[in-house]
This record gives sequence, structure tokens and C-alpha cells, in this order.
Amino acid sequence: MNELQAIATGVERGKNLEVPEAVKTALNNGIAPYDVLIDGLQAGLLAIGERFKKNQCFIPELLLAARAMKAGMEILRPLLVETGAKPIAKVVLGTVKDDLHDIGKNMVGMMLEGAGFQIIDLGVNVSEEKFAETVKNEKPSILAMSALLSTTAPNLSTTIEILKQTGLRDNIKVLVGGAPITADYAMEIGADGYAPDAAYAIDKTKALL
Ligand code: B1M
Repeated sequence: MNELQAIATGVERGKNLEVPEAVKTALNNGIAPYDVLIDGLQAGLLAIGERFKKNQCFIPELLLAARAMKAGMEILRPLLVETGAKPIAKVVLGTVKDDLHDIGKNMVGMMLEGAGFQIIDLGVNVSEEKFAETVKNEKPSILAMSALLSTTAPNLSTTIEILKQTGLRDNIKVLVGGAPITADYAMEIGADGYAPDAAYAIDKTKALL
């Protein structure tokens, strides 16, 4: 088994002590941090997601896999976000109300931070009011929202509506993403942009400025 497969298998099996060690080994062997993230950590999580879909594993296994992924991401974080430069722009980031998925959002945050943006991460289960209040107080250039469930995707739309009602919408660009979101859906709800993954989120955020 090569280094990346070892990381993916470790995540899939929820080995939160072994995964950081496997990440360090891969980095020491010269594998790039981004490749470790995508082809190692994320690959493991996607694999367990497929098993979950087929009822071959259950929520506790998903939680253990998510914990192992996060343990590996902590090793990568300083390597992905290292930048001494003045921030390009401020981004408020969060996962919408009723949605507890944060791994993809955290990846987007890390990648944007690495690309020189200042990130204000509101976490998960963020209400429309909390997003609006933060936009009002922090005056970011971009509001970046994740939704991972088809049942929570409409909360992207209700947040945009509240921004309109409170007069905040015109001063900000809204970027949305997450597994159930498509470019068409983003356009339909009045977002300014959509990105299918964390790498594309950087290009899209820069393009929106
Ligand atoms: Co959940 N879950 N989960 N889960 N979970 C999914 C999302 C699901 C697809 C699994 C499945 O059925 N195959 C399914 C959703 C189905 C749907 O709605 N269409 C699902 C379900 C049903 C649920 C529950 C309802 C299960 C239950 O209780 N019966 C429940 C809901 C809880 C809640 O939120 N209220 C639930 C719970 C959980 C856990 C808590 C156990 C755990 C989350 C832990 C955590 O995040 N801290 C969990 C996990 C781990 C998953 C899977 C396995 C992995 C999600 C993930 O982190 N993916 C997932 C199956 C899967 O994705 N294959 C699943 C890796 C991550 C890097 O990808 O988040 O898509 P992703 O992010 C990508 C892109 O989407 C994009 O970039 C990222 C990186 O490339 N992106 C953006 C994301 N945000 C972006 C923002 C942007 C731009 C791009 O701009 C702002």
C-alpha cells in the first residue's frame, strides 16, 4: 500500500491516531500537502460515504472517519495556510442552518486562507440572522456558504433573502457550494457564484472581487 492509500484507508477506518502519522510520513516522502489532502484524506472520506450510501456502515463510523480526517487536516493546516502577505479581502464563511457538515467548508476555508484571504469562520448550523449580523458588522467582500444536505440547500436561499431584506445584499458577493449544489441552483437562488470544490472556490472568489 502506498502512502496515500494508507491515509485513505486510515480515514475510512476512523484511525485518528494513525492518520496524522501517515500524513507526516507522506509529507516527509515529498508528497505535496494538497495531494495528501485530496488523494489521501478526502479519498478516504468519500469511500466511507459510498459505503454509508449502500448501508454498509452507519453514523458512528462516519463520525470516526470525520474525526480521523480532521486529525490529518490539522497537520496540513499550517502548510496550506502559510502566508505572510496582507489579506486580499475578507470572507465570511459558514455552513447553513440545520447542517452539521463542516469538512468541506473547512477545506474551502483553509485553501482560501492559503490563497491570502482573511477568513471569518462562523462554523456550522449558522442561522440566516447570524450570517446577516456578521455581514453587517464585519463588512466582508464575500459571503461563502456551504450546504451538504438537500434538505438544507434552501437555507442558502433564505439567507440571501434576509440579506436583501436588510439592505446588505448589494454590498457583498455570495459564493455557494456543497455536494447537492449545482451552478444552475446557485443562479436560481440569486447567488453570485458557485464552486464545485475547494480549489475552484479560490478562482471563483478571486473572480468575484
Ligand atoms: Co452526512 N450525509 N449526514 N454526515 N455525510 C452526506 C452528505 C450524504 C451524501 C451521505 C450519503 O447518503 N451518501 C447524505 C446527504 C444526502 C443528501 O442530502 N443529498 C448525508 C446524510 C443523509 C446525513 C444525515 C441526515 C444522516 C442521518 O442522521 N440519518 C446527518 C445529518 C446531520 C446534519 O447535518 N444535520 C449526517 C451526519 C453526518 C455526520 C455528522 C456523521 C458526518 C459529518 C461530520 C462533519 O462534517 N464534521 C457526516 C459525513 C462525514 C458525511 C459524508 C460521508 C462525508 C461528507 C464530507 O465531509 N465529504 C457524506 C457522504 C459524501 O460526501 N460522500 C455525507 C468530504 C468533503 C471534502 O466534501 O463536504 O462535499 P464536501 O465538500 C467539497 C465540495 O462540496 C465543495 O468543496 C469541498 C472540497 O472539495 N464545497 C464547497 C463544500 N462547501 C463549499 C463551499 C463553497 C465552494 C465549494 O463555496 C462557499
